[in-house]
Amino acid sequence: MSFQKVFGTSPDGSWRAPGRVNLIGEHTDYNDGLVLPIALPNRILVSASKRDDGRIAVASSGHRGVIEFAIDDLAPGSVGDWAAYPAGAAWILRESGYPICGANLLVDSNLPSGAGLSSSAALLCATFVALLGLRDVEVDPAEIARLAQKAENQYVGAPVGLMDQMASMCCTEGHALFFDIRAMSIDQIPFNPPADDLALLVVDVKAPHRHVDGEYAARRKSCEQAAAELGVPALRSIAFEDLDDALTRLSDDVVRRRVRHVVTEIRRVEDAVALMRAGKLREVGPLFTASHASLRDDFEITVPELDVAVDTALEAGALGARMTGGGFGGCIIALVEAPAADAVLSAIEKAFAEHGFSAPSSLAATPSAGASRVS
Ligand code: GAF
Repeated sequence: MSFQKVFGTSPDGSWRAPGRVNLIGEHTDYNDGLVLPIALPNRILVSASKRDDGRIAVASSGHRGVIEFAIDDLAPGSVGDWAAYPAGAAWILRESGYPICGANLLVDSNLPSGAGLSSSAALLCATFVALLGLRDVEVDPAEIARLAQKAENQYVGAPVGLMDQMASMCCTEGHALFFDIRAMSIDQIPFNPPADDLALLVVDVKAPHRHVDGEYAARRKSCEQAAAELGVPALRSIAFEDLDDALTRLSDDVVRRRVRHVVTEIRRVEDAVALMRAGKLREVGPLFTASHASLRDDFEITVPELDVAVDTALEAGALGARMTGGGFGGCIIALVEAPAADAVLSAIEKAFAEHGFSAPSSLAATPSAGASRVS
């Protein structure tokens, strides 16, 4: 789709923001916990030109038509469907007092949507850097991530945490982003599986997302209620060593399991980072597998396709495997010896055919850089 054809003018620039896969630390971000995502090479690209009428027009290579709105008229929910994300970005920038101008925006993506690779956060972040870039305004990437989370929470109405936006803005090439949400601190952890003759596989299990929004919100609510019952601001405040005691103070068995997932998962992130820092990447595999079991049995957010993919990867020799992202579909990651990568992928394809599931697809998971201007 050509910018010139859609808007009758040339773009003033193009900005990109990547999707992510989370290595470990799932459903911990809204509990003030720890996460460890990498950015993918796959990205959303927003090309933009200035307008002087205070209006924003958005078009996308993946959708028909041009959607247009006035910046001054924006209010939560006023623009729907996929354009809610660019509209939400413009709304929160206006509300937060950033100088933005009218714009034509053309969105192009090579990031699969609905695959749990954070295409929503990437679309928001790419729009932020484009709208700010058009005005030559420099904003700290972590601040943009926070604005993107607010736009998703308050404009789109999705109660997501801060991991995906931080990954899209703050990841660096060749590293995983160790992000401590309570401290709001980040540390770049070198992550280069091929250097150890390993490979990180990302497999989209192509499962239809089932009740994903409602279930995500329900998990978040259980965690917040448990924290209130335990008298702490967030589940992060429950130390791993105090978990058993905390569990005896909770009356509901389901809530107890949710808490056990969060507290043990935060410990697994700490353990994974320690192993990666010590150069023992192979030993991170079992932590992936333990994370998956916790998400399946305690947090109950896996689906048969995710479980079959993980079990098959392990049977085919993976060092560890887990679902990644919000759950109820999406992708798994598997850490494998590099020479075994093809055999593991073939085993998953075969198992999916036997189960009558849709054919899965795989992606290159090279740890890539966060959002930036491209031209
Ligand atoms: C989704 C959310 F957007 C993130 O904030 C995070 O909670 C994740 O699910 C689960 O770890 O991607």
